[in-house]
Amino acid sequence: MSDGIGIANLPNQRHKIVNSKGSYFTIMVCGESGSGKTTLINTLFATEICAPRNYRQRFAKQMDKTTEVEILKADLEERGFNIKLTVIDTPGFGDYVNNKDSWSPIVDFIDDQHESYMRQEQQPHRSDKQDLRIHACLYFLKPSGLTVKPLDVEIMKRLGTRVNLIPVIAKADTMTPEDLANFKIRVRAVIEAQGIKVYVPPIDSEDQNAADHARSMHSVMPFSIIGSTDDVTTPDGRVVKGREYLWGVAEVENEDHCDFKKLRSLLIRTYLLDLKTSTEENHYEAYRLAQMETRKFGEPKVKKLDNPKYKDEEEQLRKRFTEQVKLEEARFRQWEQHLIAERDRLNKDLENAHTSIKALEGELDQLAAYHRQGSGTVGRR
Ligand SMILES: Nc1nc2c(ncn2[C@@H]2O[C@H](COP(=O)(O)OP(=O)(O)OP(=O)(O)O)[C@@H](O)[C@H]2O)c(=O)[nH]1
Ligand SMILES: [Mg+2]
Repeated sequence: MSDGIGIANLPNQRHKIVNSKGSYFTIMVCGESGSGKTTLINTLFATEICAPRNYRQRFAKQMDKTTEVEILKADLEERGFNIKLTVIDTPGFGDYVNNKDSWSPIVDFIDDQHESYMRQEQQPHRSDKQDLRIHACLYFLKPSGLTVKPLDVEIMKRLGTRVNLIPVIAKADTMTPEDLANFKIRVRAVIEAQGIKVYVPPIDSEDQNAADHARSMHSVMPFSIIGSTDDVTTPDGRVVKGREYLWGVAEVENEDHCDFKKLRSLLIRTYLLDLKTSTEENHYEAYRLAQMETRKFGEPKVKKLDNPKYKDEEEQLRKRFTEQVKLEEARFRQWEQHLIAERDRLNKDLENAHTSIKALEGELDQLAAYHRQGSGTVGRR
């Protein structure tokens, strides 16, 4: 609501076109189990003015571990502009590599939405299409590690070529500001080095304000977030959504604490239209083209697992994937061990330094005492 360049500020004509179509918008969340996906969805709804009134009853029990894909819907209103928001919550991946149950249902779900839309487009009556194509996929990175886990890298690679991928750093309140800043730098480096395709707001060359806004988004990416639907009171008496600690309150909507506000603004305000357009023009088009090349018009999609040739291929792929992840995990562990050893060594050095300082201080005290004694004797004489 506070951003000057929301949907409602689009040039009038464009606004009308968008409005008359109504705006469906679909967000998906995925990532490791327990990373805070469901909590963030709840937070998103709870902090929106037009959150469904029966929100608590509807969503309260979903705070348990999510075990299957769940589709939540809400109508939002942004300055007279209606958004029919769909949020797709997915079960988290386990801590160990179990490919079949982790990334593949999510990737399949995304492909299936493209497939279903494409099939509807091929029908004679195409006006009332069901459209659940994902416009933005939030990928949750746990803040626990020193860097991005190999499994996350592999999954993000696959997602980035299919949807607008937006990595987020979850539970920002569990890190110190310095650690968070360093983690952000590392995540950016990994994204760059691994060639992961992520969504970046475009820089508008004709509109200085919009370009500055896009740059400010770039500068904080990947967004750090804090999820909570609890109302807590800050030391200065404000009631906010946040998490209470002995040291104070981590506030969801405080930009000094995390980037939740920026992320929300990107999703349902400033870049909603761009996310939709790029889904249509890049991701859906890529899917459509790839399918057109491999099958005839109207022909159903070959179910990979029904076809022995693909089954073998898929098994091979799974094996390769697992091996690759294991290899990377091993390298990662080694690297982590190395860092821990290095840290221990430095701590030891520090300890030694402390001991020598203590010894030197002791000597100094002795000298001082000796000196005092000496001068005392002289004085008495
Ligand atoms: N400190 C902190 N804890 C959080 C945050 N978000 C969620 N949690 C906690 O993390 C735990 C898991 O949260 P969920 O939202 O259920 O995680 P999930 O990703 O949906 O988990 P699965 O459904 O199992 O994949 C809960 O105890 C939450 O209260 C956060 O921003 N900060
Ligand atoms: Mg969940």
